[in-house]
Amino acid sequence: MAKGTVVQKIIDAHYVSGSRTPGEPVAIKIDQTLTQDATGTMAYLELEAMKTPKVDTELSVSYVDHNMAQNGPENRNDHLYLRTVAANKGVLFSPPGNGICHQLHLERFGAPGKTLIGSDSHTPTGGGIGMMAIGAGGLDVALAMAGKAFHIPYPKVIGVKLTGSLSPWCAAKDVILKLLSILTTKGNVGSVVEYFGPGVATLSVPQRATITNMGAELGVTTSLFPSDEMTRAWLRRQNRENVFVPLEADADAEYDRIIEIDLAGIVPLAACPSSPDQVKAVSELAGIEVDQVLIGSCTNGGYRDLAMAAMALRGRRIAPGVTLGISPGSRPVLEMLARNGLLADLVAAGARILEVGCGPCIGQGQSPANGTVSVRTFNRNFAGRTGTKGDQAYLVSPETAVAVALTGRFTDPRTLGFDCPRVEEPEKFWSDDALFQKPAAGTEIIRKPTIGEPPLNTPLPDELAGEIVIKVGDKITTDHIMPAGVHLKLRSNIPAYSRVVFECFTEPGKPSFAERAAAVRDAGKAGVIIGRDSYGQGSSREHAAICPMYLGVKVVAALAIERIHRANLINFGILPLLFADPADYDAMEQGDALLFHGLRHQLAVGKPVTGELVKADGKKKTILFNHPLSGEDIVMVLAGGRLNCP
Ligand code: MIC
Ligand code: SF4
Repeated sequence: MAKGTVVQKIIDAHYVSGSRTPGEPVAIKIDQTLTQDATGTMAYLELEAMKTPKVDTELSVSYVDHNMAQNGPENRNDHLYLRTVAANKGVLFSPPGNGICHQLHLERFGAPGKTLIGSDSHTPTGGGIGMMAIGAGGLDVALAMAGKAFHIPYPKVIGVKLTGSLSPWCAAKDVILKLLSILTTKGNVGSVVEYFGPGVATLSVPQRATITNMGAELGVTTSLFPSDEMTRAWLRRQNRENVFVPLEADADAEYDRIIEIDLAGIVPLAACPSSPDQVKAVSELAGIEVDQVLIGSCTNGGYRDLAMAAMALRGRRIAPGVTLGISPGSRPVLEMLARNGLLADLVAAGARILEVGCGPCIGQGQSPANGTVSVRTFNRNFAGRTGTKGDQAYLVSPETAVAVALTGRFTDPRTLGFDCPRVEEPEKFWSDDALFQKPAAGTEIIRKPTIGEPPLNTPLPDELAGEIVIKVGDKITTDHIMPAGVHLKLRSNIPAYSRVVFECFTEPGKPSFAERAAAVRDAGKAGVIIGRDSYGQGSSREHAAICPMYLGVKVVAALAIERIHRANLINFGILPLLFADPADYDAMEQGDALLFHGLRHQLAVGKPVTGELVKADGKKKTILFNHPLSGEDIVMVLAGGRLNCP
C-alpha cells in the first residue's frame, strides 16, 4: 500500500471514498483545475451541458497556449468563448501570450500538498513542488470543476532513489530520459513515480519540474518530488512562500518497487525517433547532421534553461544552415530575459524567437524539411507530430540543444571546450498577475458559429453487431488517432475534426478510416477498433474518443489501454475491452465481424465478456475479453457516456 510515501499522505488528506488497495478505485477531492484551449473549449461546453452555474474548487484556471496561430477565425472564436465562459463560471483566465499552462501554473499557482487535475497530460509538472498533479480528459476536469471527486486506481508507488549530483552539461532532462530507458513508455499504468534520496536536494525546482513533466511519457498517473527547503526558496522567489508546506516520505516508507539512479553517472542522452523511450547517449549519435534545433516547451521553457542557452550562445553564432527556434514557457520568463539582456544574446547568436506557447511542440509551425533531422528539448517525438510525414525528431536537454545548434551536428556538450554557464535564479521572479482576467458573474458568453455542442452517444445495445474498422499495432498514441498540428483549430467542430481520425494510416486511393467507419455506422453496425499493447498513449485529448464515437465506434479492444484514454472512452460510452488471450489479436482482421450477444447483461454480471468473431469466409471463433470497468463505469458505458447519465 506504499505506506509513508508522499503520495499516500496526499491521497489520505484528500480521501473521499473507495479502496486503499492498489488497482482498486479511490475517489479524491480536487483542490485546483487547469485547462488549456485545445481541450478546454470542449471541457467548458461539457461544464455548461452539466448545468453547472459556478465552479466549486479552490482555484480553476483556463489557459490559452496551444492554438495560437489564428489561421482562420476558429482559434480566436475559441479564445473569446473561453474568456467569457471562464468569467461567467468563476474561472481565472490566462490570455494567449501569457504562458504555457504547466509552466505558468507552476510559477503562479502550484502549491505543495494540493491536488490538481488538468485537461492536459503534462499536468504532473506540478509534481516538481510536491503537488499531486494529474492529467485527465476534459470531461473529468469539468466534473472536478463542478466539485465532484476524481477517481483514480489506488496507485502503486515506484520509488526512484536519487543519489549523487549532476555533472556539468548533464541535465534534468537526461535524468528523465534515463528513467524512460528503464521503465519505457508502456506497462506503467496505475503507478505513480515518487523521487527520494539524497540526490533530491541537489535538484532545483525547475529541474524537478522537467522530470515530473516528462514522467507523463512513462504512462504513470503522476510523478512527484518531496517539498523541501529548495521548494520553499523557489516559492519565495515567486513571492508565494505562504503556500509552502514541507512534505517528505517517512524514513521507513514502503515502495512497490525501487529504482536507484546515481545522478553523477548521468550523461547527455537523446530520445531517438519516434518514441521518448528510444534512448541513446548523445556521444553515440555524434556527427549526425542536424537541420533544426528548438528550445522551449513546457518541459524546458523555463528561465533557467533559456538563460543557460543564452549565456552559452553569448558572443557565438549558430552553425551556418541550422535554424534555432526558442519558444519561451511563460511571459514572465520572456520578460525577464528581455530586461536583463539575455534575449539579445539569443537573437545575436541567430535564434528565431517564437511566440510564448506550445508552438512547434504540437506541430503548430516549424515543421522540418523532408529527410532532415530536428533536435528538440520537448517531451514527445511521436511519428508525424512535427507536421512532417517521416520526420526524424530527437528529444534532448537544452545543454545538448545548444551544442547541436553551435556545431550543426549531434555533439556531446561536454566536448564543446568551454564551461557550462551557471545560472543564478533571480532573487525575485518578475510576474504580472494583472494580465490574468478575473471572474465576473453574469458575463455574457460569446459563442461564435464555429463553437459546436458536445456530441452525445446512444446507449450500448444488448445485441451489438460490430465490424472491425481498423486493426493497429503496439504503442498507438492519441496523436495517431487524432492528429493535432494544422487540424488543431477544429477541436470545437467535431464533424470536421472527425474526418482526420487515423489519418496517418490512410493509404493513397483507398477509403479513409472516417469513410469506412461512417459506412459501417450507416449500415446499422457498430465500429470496432483493434489495438495491441499500450493503446492510447500520450495526450489527454478526449477527441480521440469523441471523434471515433461520432463515427459510430462502440468498442475498442486491445492488449492494454492507457489510463487517460481509457477514461475518455468510458466517459463517451465506448466499451474498452482487453483480450483475455493475447493470441486472439492475431485472429482479427479489418472487415471481420465481431458480435456480442446479451452484452448489457454480460457487463452487468461481471467478467469475462464473450464475443464472436466471424471471418469473411464465415468461420467463427469465440473470443473472451476482460474489461477494466468499475460498477460506476459500467453504468456510464451502458448509458452511452457520462453526459447521458443524470
Ligand atoms: C500534447 O502535448 O500532446 C498536448 C497537445 O498538450 C495534449 C493535449 C491536447 O491534445 O490538446 C496533452 O498532452 O494532453
Ligand atoms: Fe504544449 Fe507541448 Fe507541453 Fe503539450 S507537451 S502542453 S503541446 S508544450
